[in-house]
Amino acid sequence: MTDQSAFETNVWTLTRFVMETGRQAKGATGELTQLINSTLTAIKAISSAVRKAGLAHLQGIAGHINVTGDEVKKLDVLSNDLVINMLQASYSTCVLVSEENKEAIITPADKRGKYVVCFDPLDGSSNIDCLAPIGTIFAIYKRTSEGEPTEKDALQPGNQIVCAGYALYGSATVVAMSTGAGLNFFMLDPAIGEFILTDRNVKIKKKGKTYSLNEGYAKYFDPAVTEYLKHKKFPEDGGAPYGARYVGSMVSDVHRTIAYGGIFLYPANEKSPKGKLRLLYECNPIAFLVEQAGGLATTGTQRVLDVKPEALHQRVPFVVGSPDDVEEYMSFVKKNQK
Ligand code: AMP
Ligand code: P6P
Repeated sequence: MTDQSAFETNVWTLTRFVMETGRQAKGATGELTQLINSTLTAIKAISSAVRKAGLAHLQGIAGHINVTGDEVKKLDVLSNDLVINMLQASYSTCVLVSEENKEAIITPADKRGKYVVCFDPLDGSSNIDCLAPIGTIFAIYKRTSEGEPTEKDALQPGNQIVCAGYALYGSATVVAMSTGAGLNFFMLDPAIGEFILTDRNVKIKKKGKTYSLNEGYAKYFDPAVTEYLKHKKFPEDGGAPYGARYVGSMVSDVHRTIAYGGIFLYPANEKSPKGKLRLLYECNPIAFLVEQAGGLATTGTQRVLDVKPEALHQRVPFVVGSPDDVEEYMSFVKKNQK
């Protein structure tokens, strides 16, 4: 006999949370609520697939290369199809932009709504076969143009985001999400297939003790990055050196940075003059969430959310985290400006 007394009978699921915030939004028709809950359905299905991947032989190369030159694995393909199908079935979208699709996906006319969604269906997929944490990232915008939707509807700065979130498929599956009124964490309870509210209005520490970047590119770093790292390792002010953590899966590195404080960097370098991370479906949603937690997100020269996108798969240098840490990094950038 299971212990029913332990069963929470008034649980705050993410579905319930979104319906509640939707009711509080003056004049809301429910379209955004529908869209968010459809996104969650895709995330639950991806979580299940990620956990079964080894048994279901979903791992391994799907045999082709995606638009940005990464090897595509079967889970990538499955995750992308899940997100596209669930979002279009919500009757809330008009344009979708996916890391896996070179062109924007225009929703069939009979299923169209007012939202644009930019997403990375499975970020960090090079880590699938070694079972390191991977994630899904999304950003939702309201369409601003009239007439036939086009890819231009997706070229909005991140400061126009209506809702953004990520799912982290780690030791548990967690969703971090915000509609602009603070950042909340929800943990998937596989027993009931629902995301349960665990942390409300999450705030990042003012300053952390960890830096996170791929030091394998040290040969190619700009002088500002090299000097900043030297300061973190050999502090001249008598402070303790920072620890180093790097998973190589941005959602995992960012979630740790929000949870513990510190700084995550994917700066430009000689090999990647614009950095590697994509503005529309990696940097903007993460920047929005980190700012909701009281952190900062910069390209090194400007606030990420103020960058005016010019192309769907545009890359930007990306540094996010605790405000004091990001500001300290920026002081090294300023010192090295020509
Ligand atoms: P809708 O009519 O459902 O598309 O919502 C119109 C606007 O109300 C959205 O663009 C949001 O700014 C806000 N809104 C609607 N639903 C929600 C929700 N569940 N949580 C937070 N804000 C919402
Ligand atoms: P590198 C994963 O492929 C990804 O897009 C991000 O999740 C991650 O932060 C980055 O690339 C890792 O790149 O060059 O360090 O392997």
